[in-house]
Amino acid sequence: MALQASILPPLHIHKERLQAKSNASIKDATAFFGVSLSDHLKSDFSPLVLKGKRDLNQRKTANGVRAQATITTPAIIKAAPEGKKTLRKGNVIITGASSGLGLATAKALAETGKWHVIMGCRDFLKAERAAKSVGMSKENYTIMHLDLASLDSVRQFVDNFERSGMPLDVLVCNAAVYLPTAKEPTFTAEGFELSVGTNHLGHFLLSRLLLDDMKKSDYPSKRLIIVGSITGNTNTLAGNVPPKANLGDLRGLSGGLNGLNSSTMIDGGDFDGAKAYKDSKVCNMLTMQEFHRRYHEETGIAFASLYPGCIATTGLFREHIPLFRLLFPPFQKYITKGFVSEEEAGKRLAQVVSNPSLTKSGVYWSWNKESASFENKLSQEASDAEKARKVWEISEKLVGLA
Ligand code: LMG
Ligand code: NDP
Ligand code: PMR
Repeated sequence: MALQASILPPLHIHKERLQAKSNASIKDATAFFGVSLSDHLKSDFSPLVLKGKRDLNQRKTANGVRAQATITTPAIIKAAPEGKKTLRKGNVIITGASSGLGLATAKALAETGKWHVIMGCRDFLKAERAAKSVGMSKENYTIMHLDLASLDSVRQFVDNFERSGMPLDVLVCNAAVYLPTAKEPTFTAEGFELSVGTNHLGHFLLSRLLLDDMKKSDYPSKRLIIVGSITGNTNTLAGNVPPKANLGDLRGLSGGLNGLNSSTMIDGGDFDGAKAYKDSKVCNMLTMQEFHRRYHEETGIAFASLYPGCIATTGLFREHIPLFRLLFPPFQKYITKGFVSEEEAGKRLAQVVSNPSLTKSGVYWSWNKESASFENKLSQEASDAEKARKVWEISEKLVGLA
C-alpha cells in the first residue's frame, strides 16, 4: 500500500463529494477521477503528459470571425511495460465558459490538474481574460471559437476541434441567452428565434456532431451534460412564475421559429422572451433524455442534466431591468434561499463532469440545502418521452441532420 500511495496523486475528497456520496449510491468509496481505484491500480501511472502543440492561429470561422486557438494536445500515453494504457488528463468541452457557471466549472476542473478544458466561446478575448482572471494556467485550457447562434460556426468548431487531434471525453452544453425584456424577437444566423436557436438548436447540432468523437474516446467515464433549470419545470414554485414553460403541440418549432410563416415560439404563441428561455430549457432536458434512450446502451456514455441552484449574480440577467438585477440576489438569498454562488455552482457542475458517484445516465441532478446531490424529478412535460422524440425529430430537420 505504501508503494501504491507513492505512485498515486493525492485524493482530494471535498465536503460536497462526501455529502454527495452519502446520498448517491457508489460502487467504490475510494474511486476518483472517473476511474475506480482498483481499475486505476491495474494501470501504470505516469505523471508525464506529452504535449503536442499545434498553432491554429488565423483559422477563419464560417461567420467571418478570425478565431485564434493554440491547441495543446494532451496525448494518450501508452505505457511501455505490458503495453497497458496510462491514465491521461480528461478532455472536456464547455460551451459558454467565458462567464458565470461555465467559467466557474472550467476553473474547478482545471485546478484539479486532471482536466484539459476546451472553452467553446463566441468572444475569444473575453474568454482569454476570463480564464486569466480566475487564475487558470495555460496548460489546462484551450479556447476555441464557437457561436451557437450560427450553425456554420457550430460545424466549424467541430471541425477545428477534430483537427486538434484531442480526444473528447466529456461535453458540457452550458451556454445560454435570456432575453426577458425583449419586446420583439431576434434571430440566429439561420433565422431561428435567438433563445431557442442558441440554447437548444445550437447545442443540439453540436452534441449530435460530437457524439462520434465521444464514441471514439477510450476514457473510462464519458459524459454528455446539458444544463437544465428549475424554471422549465412546472412541478416547482419557480416553474410556476409566469410566463410558464409550455411547448404545446410544437407547431412553432415545426415551422422553424422564424416569425415569417411560423410563430417565433415553440407552442405557436406570441413572442415572450422569458417564456422562450424556459421553453429552451425544457428542450435541453428532453434532449438529454432522448440521447439517453437512443445512445446510452450502445455507447456507455452517461447523459445528464442538472439544476445547479439559483446563481443570481451571473451574466444571464444582463438584459433584465436594473431593479431586478438589484433585488434578485437578496430575494433568492433571504426569501427563497435558493441562492448559490458561482463558485459553488461551478463545483456542482464539475461533480457531474467527474465525480465517480454521478455516473448514472438519464438523470436530472439537483442539490439539497446541505449541498448534497440527488436525482430530481422533472415536470410532466419535461419528462414526456413522446414529446422528447418529436422535439428530437423536428430539431434534426431544422439543423440539417435529417
Ligand atoms: C414576467 O413577469 C414578465 O411578464 C416577462 O416579460 C419577463 O420579464 C419575466 O421572468 C421574467 O417576468 C413575471 C412576474 C411574476 O413578475 C415578477 O416576477 C415581478 C416581481 C413581482 C414582485 C412584486 C413585488 C415588487 C416589489 C418590490 C419590492 C421589493 C421588496 C422585496 C424585497 C425583497 C428583498 C428583501 O409575477 C408574479 O407571478 C407575481 C407573483 C407574486 C408572487 C408573490 C410571491 C411573494 C414573494 C415575495 C416577493 C418578493 C419580491 C422580490 C422581487 C424580486 C424580483 C424582482
Ligand atoms: P452567463 O450569461 O454568465 O453565461 C452564459 C454563457 O453563454 C456566456 O459565456 C455567454 O458568452 C455564452 N453564450 C451566450 N450566447 C452564446 C452563443 N451564441 N455562442 C456561444 N456562447 C454563448 O449565464 P449563466 O452562467 O447563469 O448560465 C449558464 C447556464 O446555466 C445556462 O445554461 C443557464 O440556463 C443555466 N442556469 C443558470 C441559472 C442561474 O441562476 N444563473 C439557474 C439555472 C440554470 P459571453 O460571455 O460571450 O456572453
Ligand atoms: Mg424565481 C423557491 C423559489 C424560487 C426559486 C428556486 C427560483 C429560482 N425562483 C423562485 C421563486 C420566485 N421567483 C418567486 C416566488 C417569484 C415571484 C416574485 C420569482 C420571480 C422570478 C423572476 C421574475 N424568478 C426568476 C425571475 C427571472 O427573471 C428568472 C427567470 O425566470 O429566468 C428565466 C428567475 C429565476 N428564479 C429562479 C431561477 C433559478 C431563476 C433564473 C432562471 C434560470 O436560470 O433558469
